Amino acid sequence: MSFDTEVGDIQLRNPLILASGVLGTTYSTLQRTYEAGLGAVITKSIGPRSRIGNPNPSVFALQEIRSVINSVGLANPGYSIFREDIQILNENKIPTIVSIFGENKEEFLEVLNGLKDLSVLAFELNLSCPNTEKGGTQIGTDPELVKEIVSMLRKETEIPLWVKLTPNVSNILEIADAAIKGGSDALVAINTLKAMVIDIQTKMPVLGFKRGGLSGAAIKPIGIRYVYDLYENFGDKIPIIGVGGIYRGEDIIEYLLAGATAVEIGTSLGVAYPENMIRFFQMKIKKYMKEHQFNSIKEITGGAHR
Ligand code: RRO
Repeated sequence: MSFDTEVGDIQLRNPLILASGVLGTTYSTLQRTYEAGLGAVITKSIGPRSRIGNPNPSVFALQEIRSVINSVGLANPGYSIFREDIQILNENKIPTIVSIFGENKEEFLEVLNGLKDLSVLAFELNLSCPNTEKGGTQIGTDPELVKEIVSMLRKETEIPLWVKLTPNVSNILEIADAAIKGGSDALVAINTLKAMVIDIQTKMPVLGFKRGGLSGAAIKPIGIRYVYDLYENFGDKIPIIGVGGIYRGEDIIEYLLAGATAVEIGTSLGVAYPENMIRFFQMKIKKYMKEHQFNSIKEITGGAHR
């Protein structure tokens, strides 16, 4: 039995990847989660310049539904500073995927060109942040713009490009199709859902930015539905990476059956010891594979469509 995973041409030791945004702002937390047993790690989204992000509180835990709402607002040091962290990850041979964002085509190009000489397994294009006044979600909801940005970046590098999709659209298939036509090497579904929480005592939204993006267990059935739909329409053309609400090994199996080649895990690794969580994930996957006589991860992918 093997956990070996291929996402297009990329080989991973297993299908578990740290999702962007959680534990991904410094090399030390990225290295720690990889060493805890993941197949690869994805950085926090990196843009052209440093940003302090939105006012606090920018993250709020919703324990009763094992979920989190955030309005971080793309806080990051900018690519020229973050290069140093990627270099340390390179020296330590950590398979690293860099999430990048820009408010327009030119900014995406600047960030990609500023990092493409490094040893990067793939760039994940974050076209889907819910927490900005402009850019972010706007890009990911416009199929023409998605195709234009992906095809422009495609010409600049041989490094695989993964497009992270927003669930905050009426037709995700249209956006996915545009990403494929632009030359994307994988689709990642989903980013957080637009959401809000109000404190009934203060009578005010709990987040400093008022509105935010929901992640965690509450969004898992939504992620599963999107991965299922994407696999049904594009599964023969492009690998799909499932993300949203993974708290247990069973959730990983569910994403694989829906059509995912690999999965990204964020919120749950940010609220518990990643070492313990990852060990449990691996134990559960192994047990399931044994019980259902699967020898490889690939054999599980898309099983719910047969
Ligand atoms: O930084 C954020 O506020 C953020 C980003 Br870039 C994203 O892609 N998704 C999200 O929920 N928050």
